[in-house]
Amino acid sequence: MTYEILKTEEADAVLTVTMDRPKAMNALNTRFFQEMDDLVASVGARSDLRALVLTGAGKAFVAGADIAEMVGMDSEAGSKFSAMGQKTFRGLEECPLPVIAAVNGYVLGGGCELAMSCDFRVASTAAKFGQPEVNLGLTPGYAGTQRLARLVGAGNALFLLLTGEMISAEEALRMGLVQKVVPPESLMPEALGLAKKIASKGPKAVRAVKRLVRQGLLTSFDAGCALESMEFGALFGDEGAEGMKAFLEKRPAKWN
Ligand code: DAK
Repeated sequence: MTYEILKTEEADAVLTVTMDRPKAMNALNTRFFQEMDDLVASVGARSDLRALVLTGAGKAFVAGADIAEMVGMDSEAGSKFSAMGQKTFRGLEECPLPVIAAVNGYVLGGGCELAMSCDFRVASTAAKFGQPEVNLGLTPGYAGTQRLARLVGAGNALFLLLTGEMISAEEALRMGLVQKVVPPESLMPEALGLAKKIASKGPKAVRAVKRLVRQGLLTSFDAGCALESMEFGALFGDEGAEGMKAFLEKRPAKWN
C-alpha cells in the first residue's frame, strides 16, 4: 500500500513513523486507520525490526479524530468509525514490536487515545494533552475512557475527561501519562536513543515482555503469572542461555 499520511524511515533496526498531515493537525481520518493497519501488519511480520517510534509532523502529534469527517456521520457511521479506531489501536498494542510515542505537540482526544495505545510515551515540553470530547458533546470513541483510567487512575482520568482541560507535558508526567519530558530539540534523539537501547537487548525477551504485560492487563494476576513462567522457561535454552553465558564470560551477548 502506498502511504499518503504516514512517512517511514528506518535505521539501526528502528522504524520511525511520522504522521504527516499538518494542515489538519494530523487529525485521524479513515485513510489514517487504513494506513496504520497496513503498517502494523507489515512490521509485525519482520524479525529484523526491533522497535517503532511514532511521532507527528508540525504543531501536533494528533489533534483528535477528524472532526470534518465525523460531522456528517449518523449513529451507525459513528459506531463504525469508533470500532475502526479501536481495532487499529488494539493492533498497536498487539504489535510484537515495542512502540514508543514521541509526542511533539497537541495530543488531544483520539490523539491522546493513540498515544496511550503505544507502549510508553516521551513528550516534548511543547506537548499539550487533553480529552476534549465533552466540548463537542461526545465521549472518547477509541477506548480512551478505559485506557486513561488504567494508566493514570480514575481521579486523574475523570478530571481530564470531564473538564476537557488541556494539561502540560510536566503535568502529564506527574500523572504517569508520560514517562519522560524533554525539550523539543531533544525529543527525537531521546525517543530514538530509547528505541536503540531496546534494540540492543535480547529480541525474544523484549517481545515476550511486551506480550506478558499486554496480556496480563487483560487477564487475572494468576493467569498472567502462569504465562510469565511459560515465557521465562521458553527463553532458557534459547537467547537466555547466550545472555547468561555472555555475562559470566564478561562479553557482550550475541543475539540471533
Ligand atoms: N479535526 C479536523 N481538523 C482539525 C482538528 C480535528 N480534530 N484539529 C484541528 N484541525 C484543523 C483546523 O480546523 C484548522 O483547519 P483550517 O481552518 O486551517 O482548514 C487547522 O487544523 C489548524 O487548526 P487551528 O487553526 O485551530 O490551529 P490552532 O493552533 O489555533 O489550534 C488546536 C490548535 C489543536 C488547539 C485546535 O485546532 C483545536 O482545538 N482542535 C480541535 C481539538 C479537538 O477538539 N480534538 C478532539 C476531537 S474529538 C467517536 C470516535 C472518535 C472520537 C469520539 C467519538 N465515535 C465514533 C463515537 C474522538 C473524538 C475526538 O478526538
